Amino acid sequence: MITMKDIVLEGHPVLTQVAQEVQLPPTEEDTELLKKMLQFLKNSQDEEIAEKYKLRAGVGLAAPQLGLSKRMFAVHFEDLDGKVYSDGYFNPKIISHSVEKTFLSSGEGCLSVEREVPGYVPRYARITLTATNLAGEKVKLRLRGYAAVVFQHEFDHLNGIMFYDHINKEEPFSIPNNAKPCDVVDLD
Ligand code: 4LI
Ligand code: NI
Repeated sequence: MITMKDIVLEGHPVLTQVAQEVQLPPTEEDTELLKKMLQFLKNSQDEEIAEKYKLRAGVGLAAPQLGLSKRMFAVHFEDLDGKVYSDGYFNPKIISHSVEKTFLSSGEGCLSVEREVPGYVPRYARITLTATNLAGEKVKLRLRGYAAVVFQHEFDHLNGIMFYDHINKEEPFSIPNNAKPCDVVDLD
């Protein structure tokens, strides 16, 4: 099982590197790894398991965060419409995005970052992403709001980009051009 000791922290070079494409169809080994990553996210959101293994809650995890240069990530969350995103993706591509931007009004956190980095992280408000999912199917997802933010955060990890790279250094809380805040599902 994946625990916090498997997660590499900022400063690790793999977090700044462009990750390698994975072989398609995915190998059994890559599929097993991605399943374990998804299970980590589920565990991290389970109060009892998280407490027992001291897991920090996350809704997304990318392979570079395990020190692996592979273009794959897992997500596990529900958006405001009650739509559940719980899957793993190989070689995702953002094939189009809106001009409009969005951001989480509470800022972003990352399992590889053990400090609070204050500020708005501008993201595209809507994206269309293609990938191969855990079931091995080619999928095309149209995402907006919180879902778009989470997928862009994880996608960035595959390109060596951290959320704070997007924060305006002079004015961390200046509203990005063209941006409206997006709402997040209330967790309790
Ligand atoms: C407990 C059980 C407040 C502060 C609100 C917690 C189950 C921040 C938000 C969770 C913030 C769950 C999250 C992300 C933010 C903040 C990620 C809590 C886990 C909220 C997920 C990838 C950015 C994603 C909304 C500095 C580890 N996650 N909160 N950002 N939640 N969570 N990100 N922002 N301010 N990070 O962090 O998984 S996209 Cl589900
Ligand atoms: Ni992250």
